[in-house]
Amino acid sequence: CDKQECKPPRQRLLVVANRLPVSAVRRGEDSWSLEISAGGLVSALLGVNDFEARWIGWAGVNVPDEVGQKALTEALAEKRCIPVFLDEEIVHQYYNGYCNNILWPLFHYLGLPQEDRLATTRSFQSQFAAYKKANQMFADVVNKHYEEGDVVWCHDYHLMFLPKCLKDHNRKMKVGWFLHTPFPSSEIHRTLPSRSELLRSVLAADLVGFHTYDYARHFVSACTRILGLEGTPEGVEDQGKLTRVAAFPIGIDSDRFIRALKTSEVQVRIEELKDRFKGRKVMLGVDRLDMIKGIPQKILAFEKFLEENTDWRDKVVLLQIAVPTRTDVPEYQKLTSQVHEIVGRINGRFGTLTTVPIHHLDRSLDFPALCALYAVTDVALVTSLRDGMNLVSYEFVACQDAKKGVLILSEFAGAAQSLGAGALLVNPWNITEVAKSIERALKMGAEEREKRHWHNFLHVTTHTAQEWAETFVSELNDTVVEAELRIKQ
Ligand code: ADQ
Repeated sequence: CDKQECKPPRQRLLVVANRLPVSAVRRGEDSWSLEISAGGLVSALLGVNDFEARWIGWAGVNVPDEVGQKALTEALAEKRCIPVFLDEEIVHQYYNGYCNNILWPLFHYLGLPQEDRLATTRSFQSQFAAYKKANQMFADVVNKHYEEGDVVWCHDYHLMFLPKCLKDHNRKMKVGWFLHTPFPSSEIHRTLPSRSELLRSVLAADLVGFHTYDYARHFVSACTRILGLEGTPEGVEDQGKLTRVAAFPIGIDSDRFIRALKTSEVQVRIEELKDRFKGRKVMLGVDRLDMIKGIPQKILAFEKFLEENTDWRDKVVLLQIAVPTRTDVPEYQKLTSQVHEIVGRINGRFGTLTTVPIHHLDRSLDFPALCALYAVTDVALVTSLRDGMNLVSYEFVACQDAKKGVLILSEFAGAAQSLGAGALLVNPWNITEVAKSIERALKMGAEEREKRHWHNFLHVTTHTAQEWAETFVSELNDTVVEAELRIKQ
């Protein structure tokens, strides 16, 4: 029967992430305007038709008054979003403090903040208390909206305490947790004062997912070494309770990029860019302006390439697009100035009256502009010092049907495990090696480029975001069924 009424109701999926996929701007006492921000997770879940997804998260704004909260809740309901209201103090301690100052750098092997290490250590306890409190606030909202049979999918390092909060309230809830960053070696995780409590909280979930097999292995070995639990091929076992641990590499909605390339809007921009950079090879970097993305290292490697390849100086241009993030944090302000300083120096050194070797933009690009840039690029440079996966590398490949350009990719990005055979892998810390790879990429013949491109294109178009989300949720459903069978036996 194909009729709508014959179809079983779709399973409800509660997606819990720190930020809702919308930007909210207050227009009046009780009116809000909302704009959906199209991140990877949003497009992944838009394409999943088997589930009826609802989002639970923070709207990114402080709404202290009840009238404003009520109006925002109603506006968000139309977008299937449910807000968690966090006050400024909690945001400061939980989000800026524990999440972004402690967990983010630690999980990317950057350690705890260097300059105010003592201050961080002193405020650690209060930040961790705020982290737990914030996670409990997310749990309270989930509990309020949960209906029996729902699947609850918790996302990222902001919500490591959430699985425990949810299971403490309702053992039967199906809870999955997925980490978008790397999970570091157990030697790194060991340094975290709250190391055991965080691991135990995550283990309360039924299914724990990572981008790569390596991150999953690091997590299991942290549980073994720090908690003394048994790691099995399936996951981690604690007193007969198994938490499944596995790798679920994320992908992109590749069709969205491929379709966009055919639109006249993108085609017009492609022609403009081709015209603008006629006679020069285009190299591209697209990153959030974050320490983990290795932007200064990338630009220094490009400088080294220009130093050693004088004949290329007027034949190549590097376009570096960097979206500023966390602009209120001194370390990030320092990074911005550092990048500007290096770019200025190199442009002064190698530029002419009419051209510069590096165009650096501190801003976000709209989707058609981004697609056009990817399409005209000859060599993409993704040189993250660490990166959970890195979707920019996937997006570049999806837009390269015509050019078959080369991807230079950091071996410390999760994407190296999936796109490694097609990309030129580099150690981003080794500037000489990256400079040599730039030379190799620019000189690479059409046959080799085509072979490498097809390898990656096949991967990117078959391992999509939709497939990632469907696989995780169906594995979570299966895990719970298997656990129930084990208990009955
Ligand atoms: P991010 O660190 O944000 O994500 P990434 O995976 O590269 O990193 O995704 C960035 C997204 O932002 C891409 O979709 C890209 O197109 C977009 N973007 C970046 N710069 C832009 C610009 N200047 N203008 C417009 N758009 C821009 C985290 C982890 C990653 C992991 C993802 C998904 O750090 O490792 O791959 O989550 O799990």
